[in-house]
Amino acid sequence: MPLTQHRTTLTQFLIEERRRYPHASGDFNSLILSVALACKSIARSVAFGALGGVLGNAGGAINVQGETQKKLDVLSNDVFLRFNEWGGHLAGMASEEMEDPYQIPDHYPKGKYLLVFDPLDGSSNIDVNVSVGSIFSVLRAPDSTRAATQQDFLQPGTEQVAAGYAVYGPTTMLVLTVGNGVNGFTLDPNLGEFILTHPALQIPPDTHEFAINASNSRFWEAPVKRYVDECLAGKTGPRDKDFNMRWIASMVAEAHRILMRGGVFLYPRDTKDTSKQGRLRLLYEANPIGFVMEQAGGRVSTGRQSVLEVRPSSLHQRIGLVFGSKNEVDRIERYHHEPQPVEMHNPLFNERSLFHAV
Ligand code: FBP
Repeated sequence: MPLTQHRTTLTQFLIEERRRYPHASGDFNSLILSVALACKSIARSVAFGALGGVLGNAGGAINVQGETQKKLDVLSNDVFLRFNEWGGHLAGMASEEMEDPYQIPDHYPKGKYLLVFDPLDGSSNIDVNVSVGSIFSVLRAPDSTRAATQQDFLQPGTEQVAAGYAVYGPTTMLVLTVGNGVNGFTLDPNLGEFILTHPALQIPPDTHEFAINASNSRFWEAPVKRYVDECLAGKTGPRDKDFNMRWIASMVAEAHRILMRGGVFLYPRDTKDTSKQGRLRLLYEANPIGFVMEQAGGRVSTGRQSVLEVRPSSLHQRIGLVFGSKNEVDRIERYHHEPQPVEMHNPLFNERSLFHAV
């Protein structure tokens, strides 16, 4: 049976959702379809790889044999801007690739939403042909009659209207939440349509799989060390079960694995750099992935509190990030709130001391 028979397309799904809100203008659906179109275009560029005249890895345009080629993450950013600027649904956009918010050109109407995105997450994996993806978050614009300011984007994740990601792997999938569950759509390459293949996704609350970059272990804080040590101890330790470890270094791919079969992901704040903030970005990585996780019955945390409740202080703010199966995230949070080992409170080793623990 062809994939599309008796299957719901993304367009049909959105129209049926909208019927539940008779006063909805349809702007939101148009916006999501524009985002989906951008993802299809990026999927195509990713799939063509070196044959497509674009290059992987981070950076700007480079010169190859006299020809200027754009790197894929720069190109993906352009695709997001071009596909979403004209529709009249947005008051502005912000992205990992741009220092300041993008203003909707004057010749296009402005709208009531803000779009925030990481156009190509995990882009260092492009050169080695490993899954990458795009992450997006939709917020309400405080004022749709004027250009969006930085301040307009600084909303906690609880304010997200919709969020999701596309993963460019063996198949391209779009995963979307509009705040009432999570649905997964697979791109049918023949039809060029996303088809609902994974309705009402749910993350199992328990897992025996964790993902962390263990090369950072000397920089971890005590609760993270404790959690990982207990996982590694397996059946012979306090957890009384063996764990598997995974690390793709492409957060969107890790999030997708966790959504499909459970697991926990940690990129905690650590002492690797003096700011102790974590590596991943709050507005266009942690919040959208966190919204998806929570809508699928999982959890997202900084280690200490829900990520979604953090009030952002800047557009490109970094944050410690833990997400996935609920009971594991609860446990990691609990470890952060329990009293820390004695040496952590020794004034000789506290953060301001000459001998601070690293
Ligand atoms: P970018 O923000 O530079 O795209 O990096 C994000 C990311 O690639 C995540 O997808 C991934 O989880 C993480 O960085 C990998 O970091 P590391 O190289 O430290 O393991």
